[in-house]
Amino acid sequence: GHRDAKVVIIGCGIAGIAAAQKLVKAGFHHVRILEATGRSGGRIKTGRIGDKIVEIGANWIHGPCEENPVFCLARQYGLLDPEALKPENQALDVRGHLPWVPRFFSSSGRELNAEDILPAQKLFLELINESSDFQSQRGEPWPSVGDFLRAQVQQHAAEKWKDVDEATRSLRLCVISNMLKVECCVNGTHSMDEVSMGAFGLYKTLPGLDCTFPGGYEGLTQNLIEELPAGLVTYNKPVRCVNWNSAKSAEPVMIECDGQKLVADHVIVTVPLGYLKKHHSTLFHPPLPLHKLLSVQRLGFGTNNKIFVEFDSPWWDADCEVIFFVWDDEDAVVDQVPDVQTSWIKKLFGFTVLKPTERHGHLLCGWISGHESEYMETLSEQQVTDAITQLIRRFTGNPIITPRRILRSQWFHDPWTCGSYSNLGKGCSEQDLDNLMEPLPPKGSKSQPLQVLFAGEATHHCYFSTVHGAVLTGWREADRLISHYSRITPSEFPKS
Ligand code: 6YU
Repeated sequence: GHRDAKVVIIGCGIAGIAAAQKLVKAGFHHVRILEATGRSGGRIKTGRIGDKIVEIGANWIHGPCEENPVFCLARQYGLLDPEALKPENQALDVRGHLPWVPRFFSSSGRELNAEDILPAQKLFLELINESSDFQSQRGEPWPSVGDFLRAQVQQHAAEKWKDVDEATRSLRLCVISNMLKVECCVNGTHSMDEVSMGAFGLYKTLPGLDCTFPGGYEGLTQNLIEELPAGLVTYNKPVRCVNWNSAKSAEPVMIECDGQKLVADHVIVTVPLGYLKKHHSTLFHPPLPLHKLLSVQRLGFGTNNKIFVEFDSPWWDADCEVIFFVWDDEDAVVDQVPDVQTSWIKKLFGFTVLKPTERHGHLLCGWISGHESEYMETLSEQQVTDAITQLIRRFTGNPIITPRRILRSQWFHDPWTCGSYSNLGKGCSEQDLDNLMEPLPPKGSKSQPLQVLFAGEATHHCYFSTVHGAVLTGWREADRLISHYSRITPSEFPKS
């Protein structure tokens, strides 16, 4: 029965680990994970700058509350600060937007007055919430979230800000461009013009004020791995091809690694959508059914990178939690730069301040998404350092600020990820997510069921792009197999 079923999981990120955990607990004896790299965790990746812990990948537990499996696991393993465990913290609902203390600097080298900017922030937040609540039953009147936001902002500016002086109105529009760039990072997209208006509301937030792992996010994956039987994960084992639908009724799947072939009854594929987009044609034999392939292509997978910048002493106030850099030539409501090579740095919206200082020192995290971010990855560390130094000097008007060192992520050029996380691109709908998670062979086929299953961040209906989403998809596919074996009659069990 299920004890004898051979299950191979491709990818040792959190989705693969979660699937293995559940299958092992349910009594499956032949579960293994094949991981391309020498480490587990995938996009959960804790690094160091000097002796300070930084997150190269996932940063927060989004919506830490009882319904969030990542929060529950982290609490169980004792990985959280007492603050994060307080019921008040779990009850706060900010719809994914963090109530941080901001500072604004402009490209003219002065700090901006918060009061001048407040109406722009308020308007943007209202419009983003409106986009999330938007339902697309009547077709899509707006091609993208970006198109909607731009039109609404310009209309609002013309009607409601017509008596505001020209300079202030222009400044507010520049602030909105900055907020669009923030939104690009949140959504992991090049531009909000590429994000579907009709599908934007599919993403759901959970209550709870986002928190971090004081000892690093990898504590989560480490703890989970330690509970698995020793040797369950094979590292440095990239899977090159999944041959499915062989005529054999037992072990109908054959997995090719470099110089090695393995057979299995079931394979759970958890590779990132970016990897799938690039390698689907060689990864599956026979190829993916057309409807699934089209959904792989339609769904978005974008880049969001971090640039950690360390200083000997802070140039920001002690209470400041986020620093925004507003370009005063961007009143056209834009989230893309005119020329990537010469002005990629304009895409960086600013910095979050790592807190508390006792733990992190004087450390900022810059955020940059899109093609500008992908280009940044190709530059040398010195080139990035120079660009960041010039930027900070220009915006603060302080010509002597000098970073001690930087550390950046390069997710687009990571060969096993090919970007950061998924989003719902223009023309996407819930159907694309259904198609992506649908097992092979597709429904209605007469061959052996559940040969290839799909988990991973991008396959979750409403928590795609997050760690908790990824965990839930791993559990979902494990449950699919568990309930399959609890339903079928003994004669249908794969023979071992
Ligand atoms: C979250 C956060 N966070 C920042 C950045 C990134 C991501 N996320 P994995 O890739 O982990 O595993 C696959 C494995 O497969 C991997 O080990 C590969 O090596 C392996 N593999 C590939 N090919 C293979 C082959 N051929 N053979 C064998 N093995 C192979 N999530 O909850 N909080 O703060 C962030 C952030 C820079 C890059 C994030 C965050 C996303 C998570 O990291 C990610 O979803 C999971 O780790 C994925 O796990 P997995 O197992 O699926 O894949 C309104 C609205 C909008 C919607 N979005 C709003 C939400 C905001 C999302 N925010 C993210 C923000 C940050 C900052």
